[in-house]
Amino acid sequence: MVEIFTSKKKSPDADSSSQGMIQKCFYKSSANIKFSFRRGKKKWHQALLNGYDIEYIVILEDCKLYRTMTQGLMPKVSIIMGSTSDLPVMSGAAEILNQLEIPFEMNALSAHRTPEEVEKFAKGAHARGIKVIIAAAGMAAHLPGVIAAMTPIPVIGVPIKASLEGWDSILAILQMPPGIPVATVALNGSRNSAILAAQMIATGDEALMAKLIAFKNELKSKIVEANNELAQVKYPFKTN
Ligand code: C2R
Repeated sequence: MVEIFTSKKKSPDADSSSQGMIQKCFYKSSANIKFSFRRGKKKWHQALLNGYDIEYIVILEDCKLYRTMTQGLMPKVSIIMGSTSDLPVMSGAAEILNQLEIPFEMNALSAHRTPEEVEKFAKGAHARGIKVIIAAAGMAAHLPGVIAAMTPIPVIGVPIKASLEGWDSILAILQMPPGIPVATVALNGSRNSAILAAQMIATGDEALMAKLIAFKNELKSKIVEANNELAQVKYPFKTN
């Protein structure tokens, strides 16, 4: 089922135009897609906190969240963020995992605001079959390190630029003491976090490795195209 959560300002009717788009998002899913509407940011925030059964959340420009509760697929990657204010950045990771068809879940948890929930999540992730955790946080970003302290699963940290130009979260996530590594990607580097997670899983999954090889080849062809374009740029002193 896909549930659509709207902001207070929008009427549920306004969202019916988005149904086609959502159908498209989930066209590969075997889910029985049925639409229902709920209003209010608080509700979906709560749903994120409580729901470990979320398969996809897709955020579109106008801040609607789409949540499918597809049965049967077990998440391999868990994306955790300190707040839903991190979601505009973290949707980049969701897009990559979706593109590579890796089942994932997304939840908001905070080592500061919901420490008990973080402990429950981190200690239970391995038994639930999660292979990699992507943890994103801004400001005093303790979340990835705290999760890493309580699980044998690799944790990839995404520093979010929320204050002090992001240096606070970069250093908090990067400078872990010996024994509790967090693989830290660039500031707001959510796409790379998902690619790295996929690469970790692919070491034991040949089909996924083949997808990643195709993905990397696509990057190569982008540069070939870019150079073709640059070849058309003419200056009297440009030699190529
Ligand atoms: P709000 O927008 O909710 O005030 O959060 C979040 O990741 C976010 O970037 C502001 C910022 O606080 C971060 N946050 C943490 C933690 N919990 C929330 N760094 C944590 O436990 O580390």
